Amino acid sequence: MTLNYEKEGKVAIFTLNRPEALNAIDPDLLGALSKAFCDFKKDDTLEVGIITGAGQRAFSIGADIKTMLPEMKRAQNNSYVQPPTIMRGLNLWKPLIAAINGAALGGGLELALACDIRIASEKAFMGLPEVNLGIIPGWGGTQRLMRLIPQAKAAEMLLTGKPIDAREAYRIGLINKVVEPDKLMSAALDMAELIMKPAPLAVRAAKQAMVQGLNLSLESGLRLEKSLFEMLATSGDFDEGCRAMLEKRKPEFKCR
Ligand code: DAK
Repeated sequence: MTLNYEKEGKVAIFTLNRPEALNAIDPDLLGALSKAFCDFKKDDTLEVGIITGAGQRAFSIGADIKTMLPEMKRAQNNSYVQPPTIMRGLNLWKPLIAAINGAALGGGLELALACDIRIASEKAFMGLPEVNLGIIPGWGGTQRLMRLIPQAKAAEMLLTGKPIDAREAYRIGLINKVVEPDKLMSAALDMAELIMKPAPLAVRAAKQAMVQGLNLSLESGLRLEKSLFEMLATSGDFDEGCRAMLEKRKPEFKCR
């Protein structure tokens, strides 16, 4: 299987599993990712997802140059339609964490950029080298990187295609944390635990507000925030959150 999709309690773990190909994304893996994201979206028992790569060397080195890129070329004649993923075509408001265990290049970095939190091993490095192949990123890299880090740094990465190491990625705000390689998954799971403490409906609404709001004018963003707030204000979890706070106990959220 090119993707291992596992459920551990409320956490879904997506492991790109082509270590012999440095977890390059081929059509099969892209399809498996799409299916798994759709399952994660609709499975009410799951709250947070962690995406990582099998093996020591790579998170993912991007679209497989031997198989995926030729398909994309054929797509110009409409013979291949990409399945929806978090990079393009699938809105997913449950939080996602990228646990970057090694190289994250091209589509591999774009997959991580479509997550909300990025934690990297000290050995990781990342970049968008597509210009070296005569193309530009096609899974949102040009758009998400410019919105995430200082524009001068994004421009440098996009125009030169040169990768940066984990320390530099942390320094410029591309990733949240750098950890020793053998602490990566536990750091990602710790982060998932922290995200699972607050009310899940509120966490999802916060993600929706921040992601959709980025593309809106301030006025429209404030309208979006208001409508999401109003939806939460009528939830039982809001009552429970306030009661628990006043009664000095842990809240029991029911996602209602
Ligand atoms: N796909 C397939 N094989 C790859 C590959 C890739 N992306 N990158 C490297 N390889 C292969 C190499 O050919 C080599 O194969 P063998 O010779 O062993 O058969 C093997 O992986 C190991 O590579 P190296 O010999 O170069 O090993 P090193 O350790 O020296 O370097 C490296 C590993 C990963 C740092 C280096 O190979 C590298 O920089 N590779 C380039 C990675 C890259 O360019 N990634 C971007 C791919 S393009 C779109 C959506 C998405 C995209 C485009 C459009 N639309 C919706 C339109 C996305 C595009 C991309 O991601």
